[in-house]
Amino acid sequence: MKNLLWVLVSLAVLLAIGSAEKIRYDNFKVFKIKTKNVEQRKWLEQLASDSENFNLWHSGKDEVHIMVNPQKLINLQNYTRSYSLPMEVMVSNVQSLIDGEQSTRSTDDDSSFGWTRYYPLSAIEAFLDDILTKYPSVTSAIDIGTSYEGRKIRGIKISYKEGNPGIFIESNIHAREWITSATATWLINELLTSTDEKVRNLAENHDWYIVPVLNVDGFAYTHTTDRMWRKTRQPVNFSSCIGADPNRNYDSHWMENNGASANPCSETYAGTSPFSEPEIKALADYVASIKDRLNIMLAFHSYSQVLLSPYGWTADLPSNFDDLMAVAKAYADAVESLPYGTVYTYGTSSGAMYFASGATNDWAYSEQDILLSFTIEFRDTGRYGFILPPIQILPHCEETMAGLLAFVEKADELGYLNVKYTF
Ligand code: 0X9
Ligand code: ZN
Ligand code: ZN
Repeated sequence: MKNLLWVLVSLAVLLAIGSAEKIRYDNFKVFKIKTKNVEQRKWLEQLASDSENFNLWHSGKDEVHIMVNPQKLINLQNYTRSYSLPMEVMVSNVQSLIDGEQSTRSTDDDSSFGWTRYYPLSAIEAFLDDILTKYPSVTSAIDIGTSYEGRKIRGIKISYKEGNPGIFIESNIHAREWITSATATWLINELLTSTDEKVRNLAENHDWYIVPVLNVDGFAYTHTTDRMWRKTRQPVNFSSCIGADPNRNYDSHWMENNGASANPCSETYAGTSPFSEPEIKALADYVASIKDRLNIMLAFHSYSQVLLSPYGWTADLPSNFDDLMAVAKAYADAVESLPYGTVYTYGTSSGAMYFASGATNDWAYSEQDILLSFTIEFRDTGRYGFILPPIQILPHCEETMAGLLAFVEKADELGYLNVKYTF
């Protein structure tokens, strides 16, 4: 009898732990709100720092996408009504999108890797190991460093010969942007296995440095606990809020021009100092060590379908603005010519999106002289946002390849692929 009671108690405890495990978003909605000025946008961003009830999905030039706890909907409505800001439902139940995203998982297990579902970090690491054993003569492992929670940050170099111009891809710096690492792993596979002549040329005449998941702690957390997590997982002294926005943490005009937040509860919290986040320090050290080999830096993000060049910290235009726009246009045109008809726009980060300081592309451009540096915001424009359905992974990847082929071709034409180092 005593035994049975003990079993029941342990069961109840286990159930309690189990249900506390994953944050649920039942009936949480995402609204698209048209804003008229920066003040209104700032106010909505301020509201979103109540991170238990609100979450900023996107804050663009003239619209904000904000996720709301159904119980706090009235707070949002009061504001939008008093300023008569048009507001429409973008996602009516975030949890059902999350459930839908997971539903494809039963078809295969974590060990057989592919691109019809999303995988946890362990599977991505196993994929990298598999690639490294299958293609030992052209691939090598990159050890970027260690995360706050002690995970390894891994990358892969693909090089078919000496003397190639280099392309660096940083991916999944924001934890919830799962389509970015799905795309990065697909790209690795494609560069090694495609028989398409154009892709072979892209693979064999360029050196590729690819980090599929940079924010490993945050990414693991999106799988175990909170699908909507964006930041790192390093605690902040004297705050109950955790993590910094890793894409505000690079040492380049850090915290200037309101391009980041000093509030630890904000989704754009810049951290206590430049490179306070070990993941960002590690990536920066690695990139700095090979900067003479790099001609192109791409940071994969989602969502919005836009290519963003420097600068994010100032409205000034970079000196090679015309060239940057020419390569971005080549990417966008190539994507649009595919039957999916996906439209990408382009511009500087500050011009086409918002002020953001301490981001990868600005740092790579200004501090490492990598003159073709972009943030690419992948699919979609808000229908599913970060929870892009698995069925879209492959079409999206195909688009990315078309975009990259055109981008690199234009870069070459404009003289950006000359090798900077002697060998
Ligand atoms: O805010 C960001 O970090 C990026 N957008 S996201 O929705 N994925 O968070 C845009 C960064 C643009 N780059 C610069 N501002 N330099
Ligand atoms: Zn400055
Ligand atoms: Zn992002």
